[in-house]
Amino acid sequence: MSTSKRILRGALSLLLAAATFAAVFAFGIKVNVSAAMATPYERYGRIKVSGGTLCDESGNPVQLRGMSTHGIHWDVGEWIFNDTVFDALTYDWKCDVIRLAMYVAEGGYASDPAGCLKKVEDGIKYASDRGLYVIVDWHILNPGNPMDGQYLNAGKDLPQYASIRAAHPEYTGPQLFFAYLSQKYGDKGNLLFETANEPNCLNAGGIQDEWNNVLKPYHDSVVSAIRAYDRDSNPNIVICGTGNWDQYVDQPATNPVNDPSGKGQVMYTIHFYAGTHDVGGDRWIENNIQTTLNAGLAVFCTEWGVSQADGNGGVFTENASRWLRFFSEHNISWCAWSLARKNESSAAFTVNASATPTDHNGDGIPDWTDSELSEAGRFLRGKIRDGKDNITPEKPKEKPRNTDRKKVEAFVERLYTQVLGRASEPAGKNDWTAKLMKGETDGMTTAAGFIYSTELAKRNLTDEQFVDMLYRTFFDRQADAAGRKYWIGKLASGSSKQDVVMGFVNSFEWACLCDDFGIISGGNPSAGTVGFVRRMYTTCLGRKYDPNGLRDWVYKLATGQRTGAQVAYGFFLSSEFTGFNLPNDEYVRRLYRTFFDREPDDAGFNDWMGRLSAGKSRKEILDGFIYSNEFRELCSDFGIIRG
Ligand code: IDC
Repeated sequence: MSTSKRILRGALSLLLAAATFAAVFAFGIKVNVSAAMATPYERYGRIKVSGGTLCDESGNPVQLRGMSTHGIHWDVGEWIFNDTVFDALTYDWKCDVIRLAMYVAEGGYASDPAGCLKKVEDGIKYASDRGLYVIVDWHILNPGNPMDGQYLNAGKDLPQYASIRAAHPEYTGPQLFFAYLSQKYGDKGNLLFETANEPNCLNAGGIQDEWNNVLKPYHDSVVSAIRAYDRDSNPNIVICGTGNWDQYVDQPATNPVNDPSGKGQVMYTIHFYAGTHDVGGDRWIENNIQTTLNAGLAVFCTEWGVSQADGNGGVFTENASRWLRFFSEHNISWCAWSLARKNESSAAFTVNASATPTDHNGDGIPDWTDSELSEAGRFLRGKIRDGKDNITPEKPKEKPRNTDRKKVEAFVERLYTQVLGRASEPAGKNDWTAKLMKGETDGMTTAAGFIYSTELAKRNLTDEQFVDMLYRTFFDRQADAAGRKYWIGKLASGSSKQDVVMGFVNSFEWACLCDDFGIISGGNPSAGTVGFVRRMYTTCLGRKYDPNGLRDWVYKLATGQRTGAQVAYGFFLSSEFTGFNLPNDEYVRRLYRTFFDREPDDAGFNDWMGRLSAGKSRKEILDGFIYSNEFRELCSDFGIIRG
């Protein structure tokens, strides 16, 4: 352990002791403050791919956030290789992961293999000493074909590789490089390999051909060398690049990279630049990601930038935040570009930032002042440190779906009849109707206005009459004997009227009733969940729901066990639906009705039909509809997370 690290650890434990003391003192209970300060590796251990996503050692999904270096062979990139910078990135920025971008061409490893390899090894050490995860990136860029001779011959004669070269004279440059690292560091559970940054402009036939004929064989060759030389029996995760600068991340979905370890420790990377690639626009990149995830493969974003794709041209934080939200929703880990001290808008630091940061805010941890960070840097530090995007998305607010005033008036009139036993007066009825239609109030609140009114109080209902009234109001039926007895018993044994009313509000029957009237119920499950599932029966299966099926889906949606997208897959992939063997045109029509809430327009219809006859599977077409903006908005109208 280096001196500065020892001092820092010392400072941290003092801080911890102080914090623990404060917690005990303030609350009288011992709070485990140290858990919050554990290093990433102490928290997650040997990470692994499991169930199509990145997981910690015990199998819980984990999202890592961190930074990519700039080119480590350039001054603007290599200044970070010292203890204080890594301390600041670990303890102040709270990075989980650092990616070491080792350019091969452009004056990088191919020109100075020994120097670049040393920097990579230093980087592995700086990161590992602090329990950071570290990605070694074989950074190809121009030319975009990883099979280009410049890359395949790079570093082939390095003396460090002598024994591997002797055993495998056929190994290419990247095979030797990664085999060497695997042999030397393959027992480290924090080390990941990225075999080719951003393949591009391959000109190798169609999109799938470039994968099948160039990229997959390339990755297969490198992965086999990594596994052949692994130092232990725990395969390190290998992240593979895909076509079009890592945006054809769906290429491997039908033809994944081989992992000779048999343990499937391979992921695929997607890159985006917020000023160039819109999230939520035509969604082609998100759809590509989704296709790969749906195929059970795991995705890691090893590089993205807040700038335009040329690394410059402004800072696009809003779009970047939306991307990060998308990544959090899909448990996709990420590294941002870049830890450069350079005058370009993707660079996190100004050219004057200190290479030996000190503590400015008195917490004993080295950091940079705001003016040493660029706008990008301040934004990225916030995103990494606070993990703001690592939260469960807020549940959308359900909207009233009935625009038919007559129906909503009928809902209100019912309350006058059932609760007050009289006809409405126009002013009161209009007022409630308008509020319900605008979504300013919900069914529960409206009903409560009647049930807790002085008018009802004056009627002095007995407990029996009160319960009967609740049955008529909330369930639209007479009480059954058992239910009636149960609720009367509750009142007799001291439950409040409010508690009993809430029992009726939080019921499946009330949700169904409110959905019939197209209003928000205010209870749980919501009318929206009922409406959403009922609609699936009609638009997908073309029939009325069966009560048990409806209830089952509603509860899964309402309790978060299923998202809107998963329910939709459940219907469209069900044997009932596939058993219809619908012709393509009817299939596409049902997708339009279900996901876009309309009949197809000619152009759109022909486009989808064309894709089907060109050999795209129905599942792929379905993915396109499910991950459309229209369907996300539709779900949100029903108060449901599309997912
Ligand atoms: C850019 C750097 C820039 C450098 C250039 C050299 O930001 O300073 O002069 O590389 O080629 C990528 C690449 C990454 C690019 C980055 C921004 O992986 O190497 O860095 N970018 O253009 N893909 C999309 C964008």
